Amino acid sequence: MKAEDLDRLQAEACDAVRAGATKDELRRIEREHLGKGGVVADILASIPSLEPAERRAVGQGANRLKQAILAAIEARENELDAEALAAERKAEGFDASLPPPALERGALHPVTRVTRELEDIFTSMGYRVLDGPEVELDYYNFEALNIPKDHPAREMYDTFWCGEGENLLLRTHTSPVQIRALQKLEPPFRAIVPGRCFRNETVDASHEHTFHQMEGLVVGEDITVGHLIGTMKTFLRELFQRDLEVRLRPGYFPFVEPGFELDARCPFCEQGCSVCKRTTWIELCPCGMVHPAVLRHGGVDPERYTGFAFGLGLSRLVMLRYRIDDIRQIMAGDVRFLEQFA
Ligand code: FA5
Repeated sequence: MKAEDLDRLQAEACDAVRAGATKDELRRIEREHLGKGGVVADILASIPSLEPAERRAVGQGANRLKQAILAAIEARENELDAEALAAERKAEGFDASLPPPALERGALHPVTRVTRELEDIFTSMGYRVLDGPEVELDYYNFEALNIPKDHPAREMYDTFWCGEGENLLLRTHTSPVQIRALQKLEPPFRAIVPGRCFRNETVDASHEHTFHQMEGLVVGEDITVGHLIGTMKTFLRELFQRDLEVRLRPGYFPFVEPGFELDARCPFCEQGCSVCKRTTWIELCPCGMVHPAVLRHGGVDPERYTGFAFGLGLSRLVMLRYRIDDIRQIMAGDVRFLEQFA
């Protein structure tokens, strides 16, 4: 390989590049010259068989050839881009004065929206917002809530257990934070705990394996069921901007005594509609007076203090608020669904 040969190769390759009409053609020329088994690779492979005096010059020449081809390809690519843009501009319908397409805006997730709304309502009533671990100990999720091992109430909660020994689990409700709050805070206090819960149940339009709840806990001297009812009525008035009648039905949860299911009048109708299944009542949340054993587990003297607690199904409230008829849409992450909340 002589210096003239290299110059000739370079001139030919660069001419071919300059004549290239498409980017695909440029890629082909690049492959043929610079790819595995290409022209430059062949020259480099021939170096060991050359006279020692020639080796350096041919090596440098091959490198120059490579750089020249790369530069020619880049230049031609820029030309092709400019030509394509010019053609587009010339094409009918192009109007440089049109505004650009609108920027896409994100939006808060409906669960975040309702959570913030509830946090606003409850903090205005003197509540603090607490958080707790989603991977919980059996002790907090069950034992300390008066649900010892082998208690039939465990069957109410289809549990995702984590690892060996059945000691760690994904919390099935936000109630374990009741115990953590009792251990940490000095009564009197009021707290809410919005958060994710998990249940190993069959998923359908109203049951998810991952859903949101919001726990409420109020502890103080002389707290009564009257405070619980008053709080729920105030909360409903703020949420739906009108007074709604409530009623209590008996409900069983080992960590409250007495325990209730609290219903509210349907905020959407007078005579019955599809939301309230023609009953004019909607099930709002289970609740009750904190069981003395729970207060004791939290280190609080049940002789001195009483309290109430409630467990709002936050996901169901989101469905009610936005008339979502299938809970599976809430966590599915489908952009077409989420865009509606922008
Ligand atoms: C509880 O989880 C109790 N911890 C509530 C409680 C708190 C009672 C404080 C007393 C005192 P329950 O399993 O019923 O209770 O769930 C409460 C709410 O969470 C239900 O009313 C429902 O709205 C919601 N919920 C329960 N399971 C699911 C699920 N798989 N998908 C969506 N929402 C659910």
